[in-house]
Amino acid sequence: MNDRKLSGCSGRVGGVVWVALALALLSGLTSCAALPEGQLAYASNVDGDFEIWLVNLGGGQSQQLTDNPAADHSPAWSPDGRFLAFVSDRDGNDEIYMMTADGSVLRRLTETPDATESFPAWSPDGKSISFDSDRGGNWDIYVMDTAGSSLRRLTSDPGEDWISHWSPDGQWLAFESGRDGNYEIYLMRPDGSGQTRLTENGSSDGAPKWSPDGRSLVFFSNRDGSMAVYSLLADGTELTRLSSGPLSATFPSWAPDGRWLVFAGGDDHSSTLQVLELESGRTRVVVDNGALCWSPAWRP
Ligand SMILES: [Ca+2]
Ligand SMILES: [Ca+2]
Ligand SMILES: [Ca+2]
Repeated sequence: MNDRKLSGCSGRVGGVVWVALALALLSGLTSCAALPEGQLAYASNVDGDFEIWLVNLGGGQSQQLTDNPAADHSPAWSPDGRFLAFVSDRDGNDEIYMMTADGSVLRRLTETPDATESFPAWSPDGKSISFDSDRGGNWDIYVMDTAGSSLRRLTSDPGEDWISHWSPDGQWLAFESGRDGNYEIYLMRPDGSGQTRLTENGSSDGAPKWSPDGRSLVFFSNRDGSMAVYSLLADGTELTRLSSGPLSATFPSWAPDGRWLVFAGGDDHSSTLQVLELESGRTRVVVDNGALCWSPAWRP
């Protein structure tokens, strides 16, 4: 922990370091924030194709959970932190799978050779998994149980509906939809009723995630130019930009204590995982392997 703090914060006291520190503070870019505890699951193509990795923020090497030539990505934790749902094309095209947190005990939950599935999300009672599929002719959100049965379709709009996330009380799903001409954040009940739009602007807003207290959502948007992380209250008010800097910031995920976010920051060729302390607004790079790192999920 101390080594990571020192290396990440320009720990050697010297003229060059102080100049760098002053510049970082002036620019408002990445600066030194204390590192939170916890674990992140994420996808990275550092070994040539996407695998799912697990990193301990307290220190240590990332642990590789999948190892195959297919693309494995979009990990989502079960509420008890014991399981991960994720997406893989190891059997020919994208399907939803489930494994334990050490990468063993695999189960395939969908089987649609002619359709694509993406972005699983667990219900807070651990009994259901929502996901996206184009099996119905366009992108829609579906929900199934953890055995892959009891399938229900939640959206049927001709627009693209995807990337769902459950509110902590299980009463709502937030999701992203292009049904009104560009991507906006929407809410609906877990039975698909009550679909309402939360954002309205000419840019793309996507990948909403409820805060642990259920009061607000984070998402990413290019409304100010490059992709950045924003929050708003669950009634759609109090929009706040949280990330800064010129590089894109995408796929935010909350820490269980609600005090931190993790997001992927970078460009099309390489991206790091960064944690953001909400109280101070400071960010820290926690995973940088020179390749693409994305879809981080903080372990409950
Ligand atoms: Ca792989
Ligand atoms: Ca499929
Ligand atoms: Ca649709």
